[in-house]
Amino acid sequence: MNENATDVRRRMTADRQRPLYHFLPPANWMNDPNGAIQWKVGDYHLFFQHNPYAPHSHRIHWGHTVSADLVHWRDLPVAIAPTPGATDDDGCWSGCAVDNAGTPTLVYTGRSGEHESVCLATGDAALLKWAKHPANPVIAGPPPGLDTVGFRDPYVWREGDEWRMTIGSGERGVGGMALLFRSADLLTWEYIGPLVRALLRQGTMWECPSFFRLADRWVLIYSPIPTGKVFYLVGDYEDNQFTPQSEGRVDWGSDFYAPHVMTDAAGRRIMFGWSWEARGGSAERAASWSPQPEVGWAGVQTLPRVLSLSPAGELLFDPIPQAASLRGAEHRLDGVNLASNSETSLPISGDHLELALTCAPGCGPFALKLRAAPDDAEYTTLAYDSAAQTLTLDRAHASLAPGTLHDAVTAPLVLADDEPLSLRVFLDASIIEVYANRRVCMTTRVYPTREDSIGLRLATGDQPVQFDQLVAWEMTAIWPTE
Ligand code: DQQ
Repeated sequence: MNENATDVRRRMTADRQRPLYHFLPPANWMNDPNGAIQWKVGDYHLFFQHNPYAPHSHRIHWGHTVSADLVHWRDLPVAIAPTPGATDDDGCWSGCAVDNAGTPTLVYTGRSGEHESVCLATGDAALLKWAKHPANPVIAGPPPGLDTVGFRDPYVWREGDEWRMTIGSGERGVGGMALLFRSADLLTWEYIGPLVRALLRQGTMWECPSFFRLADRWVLIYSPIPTGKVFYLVGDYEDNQFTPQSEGRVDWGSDFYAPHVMTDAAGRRIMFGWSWEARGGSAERAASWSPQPEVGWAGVQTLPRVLSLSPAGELLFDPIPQAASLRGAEHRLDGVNLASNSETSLPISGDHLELALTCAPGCGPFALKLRAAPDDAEYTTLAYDSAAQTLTLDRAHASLAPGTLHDAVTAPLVLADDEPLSLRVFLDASIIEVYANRRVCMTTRVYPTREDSIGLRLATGDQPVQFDQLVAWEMTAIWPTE
């Protein structure tokens, strides 16, 4: 029988860990978001690193999806696949999309063995049929004279009447860096020099740089090997040189990587990020981004995040406003007053929820238990520590399944004296995305085993805690549910 994408999606819902309101392909492997672009003030196109044949990473293609509102997605055919014998024969790795005077153009990494080059593909007016450019590779390899570790993930923008491109790389023995190139036509590229390099968090190689103006500053987002984490730098960009003045973490969770930023017609900077699987299950899969052969799919994109900048140069994150269109039944608990050293079950449960909590300035410590079983056999904790000024997402008890990960991650959350605590939590089966006061995001995966691990509880410490607002919405699925 020939299954269509909807049939496949329906079949995949047998796995209760599969998200229902986040983007993921019908089946098999997905990693980095690529080439996000709003085409001609219309639909949003998103591409992604994809193995369409199996739920593990191998001979990566560019998957393709389209959306009118950034939350409901329609499956499109694979855009590009490795060409045997070409410089992308082992994979079409990460890159971006640009509008080249009306021609949709993908700028991507060709991977052949260990060799990496820059390639182009152009699309038809409907962005459905893609042709590799006859001039490929347009950059055959790293600039001569540089001893590089990696040369991939081109990110292109317009500067005056030229194109500029940064590419993730590293200098052997020195550390990660981003390289800067210029071109008049996307075909002939001149290497200018390092955009920025050798910083505190350099790692050995920077994957997936996104470089863009935000208000009156410039921001570089990058994923340094081997950290498995994502950082940002904010600073000035002049005379082809980026001078960072502040830095931070893009996401503090354990399962967020290789984000990609686009600009839409309204000028919003919108970020997608890959949330890898953390199901573990055996020694060889104990690390993150495990394949999932048993269930036939792996990898989720976070909800799109809108970026802005605080006056102090901190990156601020807001969930895409259109996510509110996914809200179903609303449960509003006003004036929730909790005694010290108490634990209260909320009259709300579920595994596809959005939660919004606010607590007046001076809020004491508390823990929100998510995906909690009635007997506490499984739960994940989001804990605010007012003394330490931190937020911790702890999956020590998240799952009874053998091999799942039991770590905790902690982010600093320093509130001004007059600043309320404000949390938004998106819970969608195995993915949890947290936004705290717009400046701390945490993405983590959890895999509870029990059907009744859907409770929500609040526990206090040595002070009473009063929530000014506590609202939960049951989120509606964007995919078939049976
Ligand atoms: N994933 C891609 C690379 C990129 C890495 C390969 C980051 O282009 O550097 O799938 O996850």
